[in-house]
Amino acid sequence: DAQINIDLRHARDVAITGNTLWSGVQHDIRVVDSSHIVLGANVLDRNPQYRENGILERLVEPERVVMFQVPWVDDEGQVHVNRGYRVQMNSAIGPYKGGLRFHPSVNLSILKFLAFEQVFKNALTTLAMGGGKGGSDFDPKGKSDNEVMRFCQSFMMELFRHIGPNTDVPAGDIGVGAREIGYLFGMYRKLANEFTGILTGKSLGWGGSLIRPEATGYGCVYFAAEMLNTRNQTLQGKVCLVSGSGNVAQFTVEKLIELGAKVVTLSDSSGYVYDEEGMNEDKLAFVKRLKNIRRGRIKEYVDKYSQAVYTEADSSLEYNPLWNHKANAAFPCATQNEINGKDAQNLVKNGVTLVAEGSNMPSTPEAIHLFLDKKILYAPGKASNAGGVAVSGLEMAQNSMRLSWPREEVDARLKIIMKSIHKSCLDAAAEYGVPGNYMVGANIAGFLKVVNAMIDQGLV
Ligand code: NDP
Ligand code: 2IT
Repeated sequence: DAQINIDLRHARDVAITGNTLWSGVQHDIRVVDSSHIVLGANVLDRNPQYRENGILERLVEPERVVMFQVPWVDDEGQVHVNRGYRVQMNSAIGPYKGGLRFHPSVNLSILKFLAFEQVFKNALTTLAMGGGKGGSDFDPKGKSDNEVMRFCQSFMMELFRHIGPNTDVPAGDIGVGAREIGYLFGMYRKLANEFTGILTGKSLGWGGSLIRPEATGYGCVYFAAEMLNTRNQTLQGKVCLVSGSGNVAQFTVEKLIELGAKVVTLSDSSGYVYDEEGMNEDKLAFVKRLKNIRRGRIKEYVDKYSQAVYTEADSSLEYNPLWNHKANAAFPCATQNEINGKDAQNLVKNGVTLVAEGSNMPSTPEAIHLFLDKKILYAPGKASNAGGVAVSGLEMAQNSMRLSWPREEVDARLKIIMKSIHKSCLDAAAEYGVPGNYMVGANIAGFLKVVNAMIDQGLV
């Protein structure tokens, strides 16, 4: 899939192409596209020191990449080998920070684009965190708890020497949730002979923060509410399409229901459910048990709620039918490139006026162009899903103090951070001549914070 195969290895050629900047390199489709808009001439022209200091060349090259073998034994005694990675992208404003993804599609290109996005996202949070991303092509689906534990232990046996509470602090992402973080932490603690806040997303009894599981989804909805507020609207009564059914999707739905919106879809990689009645707390509790405890498929939703309709995923279609229902708002919360140009047309045609990205880079460049063209309230993931890593930053702060804040306090801080990100996006967009454009605003605001720190700190 050309869209997914983002390869920053070619980045050095790109950055030196002068005025066209990061465009023109086939492999960098997504990163190039968003960055081309970020660095659209005026940011660089207004700040000649960025070119003089080789900022672009330095930004696109990871500071360090670790790749390693992860051998493990399944329950039948058979040996498997997966590949593990950690991309340590940029540490100018704090320790590397970002999730670990376990999914068969994981490769270095995907992790580089995720790490690149993470640098700017983390800068937007107002907290002191650099950017990184890691993971493995291991597929946790269908594996027993013991198999997952052995894999996590083997993964940490190598990763532990590259991370540390002031060096690099990983967390979860696709395929890495509370169970995996527990096994990873246990192995780290044993190897390092230290109990430190080396990972975030820990369980509450041993250093986790309240609201961290909820944070990405809640934050995404807070951001959407802020955007609607600029048009004197609220989420009350809005019909919402949500994709995915994992961590981000579940808590996006939870907050949407709480704010009076009507959520009509959820999905996994096998297909999606459409529930015209809308979801409520009971239905969501069923989905959480299904996904987090029984680890079943979303299809089972219609066994329990027979008025809902299940549609199997069909890769021969040019569009995803999930995005083709009458609705007011869309919250992609599964994975990258899940809304293409055709999907965007369908969304607009069906009445959607707000798209808030819970997943990382779900909208393709064609989709984004259409949203901007149609004046849709469009929030790029690096702004709207930053609540997760923001509360990870708060978990680190609590670990350092050896204290834990109550739920209300963390939630209040999350709200303040999402409001502040919203304002930073709008301020930067206005300052650089594209008022109301959250994508450009997020890119510029994150970029400026990181590159100014790099210049202050010299060529290192
Ligand atoms: P989970 O593993 O909890 O859930 C992922 C969901 O997306 C599952 O429903 C999964 O279905 C579906 N999915 C994953 N890959 C694909 C695919 N290739 N095609 C179709 N469906 C897919 O992950 P999260 O909820 O944590 O992450 C979802 C998105 O949010 C990712 O883009 C992640 O990077 C982003 N994100 C996560 C944050 C966090 O704090 N967890 C923070 C910020 C962003 P199935 O089970 O069938 O694979
Ligand atoms: O994409 C992301 O921001 C995450 N997966 C969360 C990272 C983190 O360190 O909490």
